[in-house]
Amino acid sequence: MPSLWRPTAQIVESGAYRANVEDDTPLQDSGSDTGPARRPPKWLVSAEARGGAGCPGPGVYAGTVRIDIVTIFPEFFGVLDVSLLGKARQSGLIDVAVHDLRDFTHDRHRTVDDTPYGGGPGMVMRPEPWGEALDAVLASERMPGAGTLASAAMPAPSHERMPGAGDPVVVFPSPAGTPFTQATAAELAQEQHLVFACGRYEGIDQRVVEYAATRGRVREISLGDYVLNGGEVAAMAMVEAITRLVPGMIGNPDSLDEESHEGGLLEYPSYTKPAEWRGLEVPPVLLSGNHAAIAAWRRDQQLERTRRVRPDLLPE
Ligand code: 6GU
Repeated sequence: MPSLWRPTAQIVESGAYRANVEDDTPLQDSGSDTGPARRPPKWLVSAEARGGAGCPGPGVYAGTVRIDIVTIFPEFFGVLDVSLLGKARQSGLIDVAVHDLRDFTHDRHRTVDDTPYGGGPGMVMRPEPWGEALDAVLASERMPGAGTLASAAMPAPSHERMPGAGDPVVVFPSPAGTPFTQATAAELAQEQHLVFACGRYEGIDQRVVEYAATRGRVREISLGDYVLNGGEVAAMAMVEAITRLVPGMIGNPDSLDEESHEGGLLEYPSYTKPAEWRGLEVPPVLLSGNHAAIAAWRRDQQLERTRRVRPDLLPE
């Protein structure tokens, strides 16, 4: 089978990094006026050939899922190599690029924030670099197999037209967003193009969100009820939760159905050999070979565990 791996690093006018694990040479330099040319970390690209049990049904997007991440800390996303690349590297299922917001500034100091209008603590991210960064990632479509950006591949969206199904989804990770759940992950796993706009926690000028809504479908999403310093760690968690649900991404699609939160209950406990370890025994039913009894026991464990630690997940 021919390798689906794309042989050349690519990216963009922004100087963002293009995933390519086999070619570790620096990408086209960002042209930034400060600092040495960076060696791109081995960001991502991915996955297994689609097909078999993982084949999507009708109406489900089945091409490469494109993910762009805009951040002032591109280095954070190096862990995606570890969490995603193992499975992802064999084909072109998922295509992730990380872009440095500072590459879209034009001043000497590459300034991305300023003091808030109306006063108050902290700094707010300025709209101009965000506007340019979003324009760059939204106006361009990476062509499969191409070594260059093909901005002609997609017509420029009209401002008359409201974004709808099939348009990019722009995610703003924010503690003020709607909660991210397994259902959110499953929804976003059906999309063709996701953009994560990672702001620092004091926030991005709200006009950026308004502007993004004219170019894509905006989602402000929170990881949970606690505050992180910025959207990066949240985006990473979301990307991992989403990409593992992309059809074809996981070795055994059946394992997706049984895990925690699919079906609204927590997972049952698991055991492997040896049957006795340090005086602790595996529940005998699991050794019985009685599949009906095993299924009943597991269901029971799920209910008990859910009742004990997450009663909020159970119906009234
Ligand atoms: Cl998405 N962002 C930040 N800054 N803090 C959070 C969060 C997101 N979700 C929970 N806390």
